[in-house]
Amino acid sequence: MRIGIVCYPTFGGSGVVATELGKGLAKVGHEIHFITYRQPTRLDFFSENLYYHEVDIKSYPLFEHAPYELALASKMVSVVKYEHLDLLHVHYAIPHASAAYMAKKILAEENIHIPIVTTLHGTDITLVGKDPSYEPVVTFSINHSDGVTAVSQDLKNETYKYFGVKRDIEVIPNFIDLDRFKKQKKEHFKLAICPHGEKLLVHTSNFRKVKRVEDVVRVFYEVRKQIPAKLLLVGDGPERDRMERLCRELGTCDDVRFLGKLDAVEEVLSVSDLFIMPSEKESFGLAALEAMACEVPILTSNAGGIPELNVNGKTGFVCEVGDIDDMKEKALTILADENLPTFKANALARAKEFDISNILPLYEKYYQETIEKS
Ligand code: GMT
Repeated sequence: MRIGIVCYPTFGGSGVVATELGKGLAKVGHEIHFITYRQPTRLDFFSENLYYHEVDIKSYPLFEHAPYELALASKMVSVVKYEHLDLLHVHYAIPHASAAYMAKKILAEENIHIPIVTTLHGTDITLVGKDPSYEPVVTFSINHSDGVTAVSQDLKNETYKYFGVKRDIEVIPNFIDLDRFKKQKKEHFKLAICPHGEKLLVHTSNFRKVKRVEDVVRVFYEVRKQIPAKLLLVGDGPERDRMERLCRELGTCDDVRFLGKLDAVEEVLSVSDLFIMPSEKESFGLAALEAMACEVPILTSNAGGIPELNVNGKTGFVCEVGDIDDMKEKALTILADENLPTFKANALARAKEFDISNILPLYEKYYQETIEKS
């Protein structure tokens, strides 16, 4: 198939999923055309089946905000037409699904038919999308896509709850490339961070409010009162400064390292003992899956689709959002020497269920069905 993939080219989960999906599809012989405003983060190499089309956003003194959606729709029109695409797959509804709808209508004027698949990723539904300033357009563009997928059952349920959506939504979970995400031998790194055999806790996110990074710091503070431990915070975002101040207030600066944005996050995960994801909302929790693939047990909140990934008591524990006390207790249970190896093994076994080789065929089948039906 010749498939156009539209996504955000940033560090965010939806962009990562879209890019990895495109790379996986290209590997099995499909021709993949990425359409974004910048080269996606994980697409910096040459492959015969991969193409990249940059959206050209013209600014003009009249525009306070350049109309990205129009530039994107125009780019989709030309790529579909000249690259003879069979299908457009847009990741994250806003504004990709409505731009795709516009492109589809423009192409129809020239008797070119292009089926659209929209994948809902999370905040496009649970946070931004349901806001009245976007809701009517999101509802319309979901209803007018030829196929719609959601990355968890919970996200599918949320979509029905908040939007006037009647159509079918297919749940296709996120996936992981176990060839890349696997435990690596980085013992020198572990020794440098934990010279006295301390347990290593880790959190990776975009440091937005919804991730509740404060809970990570507070859980760590409580855990460290009981056992020797260190904390690595990977990523950057609006909450970072406040978290640095909190660490100073709590007197944990010597045991907490802020690493900023990292490409090779698997190297850090490889030496970690516990991953913490206390999010307020989380449609799937791709970062937690990346940790599990590196044999790291996960301590999570019960938000959104996380319980569909984290098997409570096996791969880690699932706690109520904001329940610091419970999270501290569960962290200590996982980190106990007699328990840790079993939790690690269970985390890896669960991650294997989400290997790209299991999930990619679900997308291929869904594309085929969508093309046949549309
Ligand atoms: O978590 C974010 O803020 C980024 C966001 C995105 O769209 O890039 O992540 C969402 O999509 C990921 C990939 O499907 C999911 O793993 C995340 O759980 C989801 N985030 C939220 O629902 C908050």
